[in-house]
Amino acid sequence: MAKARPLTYPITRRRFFTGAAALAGLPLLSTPMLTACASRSDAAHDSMWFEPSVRTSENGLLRTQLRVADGDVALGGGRVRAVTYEGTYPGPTLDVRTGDRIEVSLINDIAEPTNLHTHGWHVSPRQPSDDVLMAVEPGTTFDYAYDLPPNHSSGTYWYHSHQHTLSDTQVFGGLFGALIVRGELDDIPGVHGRPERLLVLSQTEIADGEMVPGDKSSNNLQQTLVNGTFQPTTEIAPGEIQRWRIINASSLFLRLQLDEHPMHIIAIDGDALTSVAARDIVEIVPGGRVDALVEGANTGTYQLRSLSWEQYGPFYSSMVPAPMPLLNLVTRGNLQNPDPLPDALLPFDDLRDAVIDRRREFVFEEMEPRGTGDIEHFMYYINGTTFDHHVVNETMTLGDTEEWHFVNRTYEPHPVHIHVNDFQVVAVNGEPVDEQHYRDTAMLPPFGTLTIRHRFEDFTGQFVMHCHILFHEDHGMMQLLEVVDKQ
Ligand SMILES: [Cu+2]
Repeated sequence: MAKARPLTYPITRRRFFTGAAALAGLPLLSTPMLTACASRSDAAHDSMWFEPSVRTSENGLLRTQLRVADGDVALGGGRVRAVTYEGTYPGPTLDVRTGDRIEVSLINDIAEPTNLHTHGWHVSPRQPSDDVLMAVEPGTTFDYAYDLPPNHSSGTYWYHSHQHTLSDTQVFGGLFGALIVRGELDDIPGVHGRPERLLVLSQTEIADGEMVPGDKSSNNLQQTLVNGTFQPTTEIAPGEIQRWRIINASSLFLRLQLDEHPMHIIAIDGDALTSVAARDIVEIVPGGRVDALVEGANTGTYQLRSLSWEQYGPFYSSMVPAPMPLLNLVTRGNLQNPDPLPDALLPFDDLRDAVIDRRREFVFEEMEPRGTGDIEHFMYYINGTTFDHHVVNETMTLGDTEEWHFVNRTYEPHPVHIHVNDFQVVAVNGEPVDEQHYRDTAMLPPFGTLTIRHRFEDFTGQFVMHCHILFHEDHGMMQLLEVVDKQ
């Protein structure tokens, strides 16, 4: 039985109520209130470090299955009923190399359709590859097959359900897992052979021993989990350098800080940087990933923390998590003298120098149909339309380079995600940005703009661009794109 919602916490994970309150001059939810909520928990504190089981390719092939089923899973320190892949939250990690073939039988043993998306992979959007327009019906199995190009970027990716109108509840409920692609970046001295930690970050709300469904859960009643565990503890030796693969599998914007340890970023969204970037605070948009090298400091216990967005102003009180510690890092053992951190990483084709074949504009809006006042009827638009899988919104030509300009007419941030081809952010709010890497998801700021450049390479076919707040995507904020051969 679901626990009654306290009336003092009106913000749901899908409304921009806080922003509306701010505009109306009403008091905002304060940080102390958020902190108080964050400490409220039905889950026991975990202490053991847990990572999902790993399935590794051999001789260029990974053949595996992902069974979608309902059952009791370990989550947040207890056992909770959830729909997951292969009975674990997150699902098993698929660990492959560039050039590999990956064959996945998706077995649907639940009562609603589902499907599979390989988030960030540059692979064909056609069946049986990364086609998110198809549904795998209840009681059926679909055999997906992905051919990763030999020159695919190597880094951290993830897989999850992309079943339109059900994505939010299915992913929030547990249908996600990590994808690791090994290749050129892994061979660089200073990166090669580092011990690894996987951190799949997700949000959950447990009430009376049950997981609250995604469409009923409130941001500020949720906990941020690391690999399905609450505040686990992991270890490092002083001077040891580990590679942390961090995945934001939630629909919330994360700001992360590790006490007294700068994060030495080597890749964002699986795309290598040209050189290591040391950061005290790492922001990861919903769906985004960061690969970072972490060097153990002096003996002691440190925490990785999820920080508030309060300093960015009232429009960042929506779609952000309650601030809280995410994990404990215990530094102990003998001082190690590892190889130095790498300096240069991989070269990068800067699209700011490219000839632009075409420019397009996309306007993000939210509207509540007049008079209904009902969140279930709240719709999310791109260029005045909601998603229709029968209508191709934009057609691009294979090999072209385009500049896309996104305009946000809402008072909450939206993470823009584009399938198949990664992009370079060239401006935010009209100001040039010097990002020396590609990404597959980027923040479109509240009432702001985002300008990107991308090239449509290798694959023709239909795929999507959408907001990676999955409730927004399910309620229309997605477009169907098609890449066609040059005439
Ligand atoms: Cu959105």
